[in-house]
Amino acid sequence: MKELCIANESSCTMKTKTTSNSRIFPVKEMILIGFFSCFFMATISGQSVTIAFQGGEDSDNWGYTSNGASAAVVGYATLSGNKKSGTTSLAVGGNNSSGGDCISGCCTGNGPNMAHGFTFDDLDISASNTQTRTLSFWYGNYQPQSCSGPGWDASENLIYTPYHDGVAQASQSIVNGGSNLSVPINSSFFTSTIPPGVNTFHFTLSITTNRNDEHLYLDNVLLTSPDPLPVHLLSFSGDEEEGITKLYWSTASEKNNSGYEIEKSADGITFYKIGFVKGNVNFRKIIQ
Ligand SMILES: [Ca+2]
Ligand SMILES: [Ca+2]
Repeated sequence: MKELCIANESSCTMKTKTTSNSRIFPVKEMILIGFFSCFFMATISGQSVTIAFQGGEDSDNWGYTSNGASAAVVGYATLSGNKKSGTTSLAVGGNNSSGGDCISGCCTGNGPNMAHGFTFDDLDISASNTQTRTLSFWYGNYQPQSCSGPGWDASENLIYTPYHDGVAQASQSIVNGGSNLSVPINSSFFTSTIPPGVNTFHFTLSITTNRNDEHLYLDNVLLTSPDPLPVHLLSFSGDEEEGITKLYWSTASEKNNSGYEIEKSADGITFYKIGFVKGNVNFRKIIQ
């Protein structure tokens, strides 16, 4: 038996080909049908699982430290324009020493540059180190206020730096600042992948700004891994018998497998779904 899908894959597509035939068709059509091959496909997919989460709510348990917050900034932002979901988001930034302040409605102009950002806790992700993991979060700088701005100016760039097993990787600029650049959190989504083989991971986000109303907001910080394929498949084949195509497959094990999606194609390129078979049975047949 050929091993088609193994446990550490997160998805598997199996293909087979049969020749349709039928006794009920007239002879003329039967000849044509006899040369017409069909392709069948069954797909099993694992779902992503959450490794760690810091959603920007008080009870979230993925730790971080922040630096450079102004006196006007708290660890969690509660204004509705600064949240992607829930009641709060993570917030850091500003420069309350002498820069402009649209939060309290006074002052104009820029103060000295001030660096601020988040450093998230190092995470043990060794349990998923055969897979590509994904980090994602929402970010923004929106702050409801009455005067012009706020925003990030030229050279005020939001920088992402991942650390793989404690070693800093190439930094990436998520936002390049502009003239009072506004970045709404509800439309600003970032993803980055962590390759297989990495056992510990953390990342930093940093930005330098020069006004009290220039903040960074984060929400729904999520690290996920593809769920290993729940099925260890041994074989997949099909044949035609009296106008009926039968598909057969066998599995060595199935764990939490909801089932198999069956698709059909005339050309082996474009498939359409013809059925779904529940998991945890070792013999199947599909009637077309
Ligand atoms: Ca939130
Ligand atoms: Ca600025």
